[in-house]
Amino acid sequence: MRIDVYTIFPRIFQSPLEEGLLGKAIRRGLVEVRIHDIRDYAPGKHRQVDDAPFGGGPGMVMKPEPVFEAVTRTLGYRLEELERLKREVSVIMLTPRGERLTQAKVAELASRSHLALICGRYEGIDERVLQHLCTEALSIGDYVLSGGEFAALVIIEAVTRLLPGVVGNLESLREESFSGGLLEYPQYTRPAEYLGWKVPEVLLSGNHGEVEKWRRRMALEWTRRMRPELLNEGDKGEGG
Ligand code: 6GU
Repeated sequence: MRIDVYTIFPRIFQSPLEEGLLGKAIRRGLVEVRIHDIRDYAPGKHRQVDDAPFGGGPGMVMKPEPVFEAVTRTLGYRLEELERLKREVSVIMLTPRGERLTQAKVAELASRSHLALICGRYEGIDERVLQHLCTEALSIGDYVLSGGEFAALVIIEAVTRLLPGVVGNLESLREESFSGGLLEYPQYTRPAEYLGWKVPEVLLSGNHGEVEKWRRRMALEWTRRMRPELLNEGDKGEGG
């Protein structure tokens, strides 16, 4: 898979793409991530990427030209070939106005070969980018970020985990269990007692049947307490 990211804050992406499972996947060539500075495609001496909103109001709006230029030029298309670009690449706007990200959507994205993630700023990005350059818009939840950069990292991280060869079979089974609609059961490791707090007896018993029953019960209990809407069948985690 290839992922191109368009941002006015490229340095945000430096260490997150080097660390952990994601860094390893990139080094192994399982995913190729390229970060592009939108400002490099802004014209003029001042490299202006934003301007006041038409109609007035607070904040600044990202200008369309540098975004169209950045995406088409880095991906090797002309501005006259936007329809072909959109057939060949999923061009995704990160904005709180977008469709909310779920594990099902992450899995769908992981099946595509080429993503382009456009990090808008919260105040806004000229709507023509969404209308004519993007294939879809995504939000990572109902809260406000100043820009789409951290949302893009969330998507890269979640999608990369699902690519073949990135995580082992055991991990993928665990993910399926989340997609299947229950939260994870609690985990413990040594020491069996810490500051007087004991690990549940059943986990030390060696009785695998009882351990499985306990985990299932805890997953159900925790889900009922934290995310009761996940227990309603047919409401596959999209609720809220
Ligand atoms: Cl994708 N962008 C911004 N600016 N805020 C968000 C978001 C995205 N998703 C949730 N909040």
